[in-house]
Amino acid sequence: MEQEESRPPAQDDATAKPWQQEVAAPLEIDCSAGGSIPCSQGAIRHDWQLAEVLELYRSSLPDLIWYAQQAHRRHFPADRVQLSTLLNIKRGGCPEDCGYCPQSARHDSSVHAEPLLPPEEVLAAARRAREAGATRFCMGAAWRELRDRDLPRLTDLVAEVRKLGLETCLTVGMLNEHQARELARAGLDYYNHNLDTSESFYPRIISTRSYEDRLRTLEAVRAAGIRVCCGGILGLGETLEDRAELLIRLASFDPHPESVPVNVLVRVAGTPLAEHEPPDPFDVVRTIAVARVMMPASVLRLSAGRGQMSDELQALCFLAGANSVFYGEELLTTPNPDTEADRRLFARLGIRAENRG
Ligand code: SAM
Ligand code: DTB
Ligand code: SF4
Repeated sequence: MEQEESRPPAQDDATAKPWQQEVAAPLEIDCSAGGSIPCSQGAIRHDWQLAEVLELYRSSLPDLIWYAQQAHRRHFPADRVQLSTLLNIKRGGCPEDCGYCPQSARHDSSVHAEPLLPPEEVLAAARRAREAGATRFCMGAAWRELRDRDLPRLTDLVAEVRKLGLETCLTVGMLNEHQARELARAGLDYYNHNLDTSESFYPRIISTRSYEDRLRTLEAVRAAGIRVCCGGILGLGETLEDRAELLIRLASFDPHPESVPVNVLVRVAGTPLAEHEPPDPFDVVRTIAVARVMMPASVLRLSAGRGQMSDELQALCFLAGANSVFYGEELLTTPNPDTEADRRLFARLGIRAENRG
């Protein structure tokens, strides 16, 4: 993405233009358990309470975006986006019953089971992702859990993708501690395993594995020293409280997940949630802003659902603190905006893609 070096917004800089000077927050809401730490300062906390998160959610949109902007700029340049490319390395035929997922063998979608892709195909896709400008390559498999017999193929893939100079991410279902350690040894940078929604709403969406199972996998990933990518989905029929509870749970992890994907349900024919009412787009923006305030130093990914969003809505999400996207024409089984459209959008917004470090 060739673009002119743009001047980052000045903060304490004496040469700053008047409109670049930092001004005091017009409103500081009390968002700490015992004291008044302004949310707007980007403090890292693990003890968020439901009442204060709901208060944040219900702030006026301009105030909420202001809090999120301050938190964002304390930890990141506000004009950068991290690009991750997804590849479905094992499509369909999954035994789980996740109500949103077209890859479940229990739903009547048009996705059919296929075997694990050969390594040459995966590496060719990784090279294409690198050429297109992605910095991370995320490989997903429609498995309930990783079986030990598949582990060597995955460790080989991780090692080979890493040699290309890309960060690696896997999302292949539940892991045990041994598997997590082996993946870490192979050089896995991130493991994606979403909580999806609040603990109380979760059983309405998935019955074949528990919230507790997910937490155990996340613990194994963290214990192995792999960075955690963990987020959720909006539009499953959850309430505002469910969204707040999900964010509270994510922010309770110490450290916070390094990467937090915010997915908007992609409604796929044949899945139980196909006819669901989509969420109010402003609630998507609000959720991103609240997540940014609560996990100010985490990379927040505007994930599934961008294909159904206008450029203007995506821009609002970036203003609210999103600083990563899935980049490439396909998510796992559904379309994503094409890379050319994304490059045009970033250029129009003056946002630059993060470079490989
Ligand atoms: N099978 C593995 C698992 O579930 O852990 C890995 C792949 S799974 C498809 C990864 C995540 O994709 C899910 O946890 C869910 O958050 C998200 N996802 C799946 N289908 C989706 C859809 N239709 N819309 C939005 N997000 C979806
Ligand atoms: C995540 O949070 N979202 C991605 C990734 N992690 C694996 C998956 C989105 C899937 C959208 C539906 C599909 O393409 O099948
Ligand atoms: Fe299987 Fe993952 Fe889809 Fe659930 S989300 S059905 S575990 S592929």
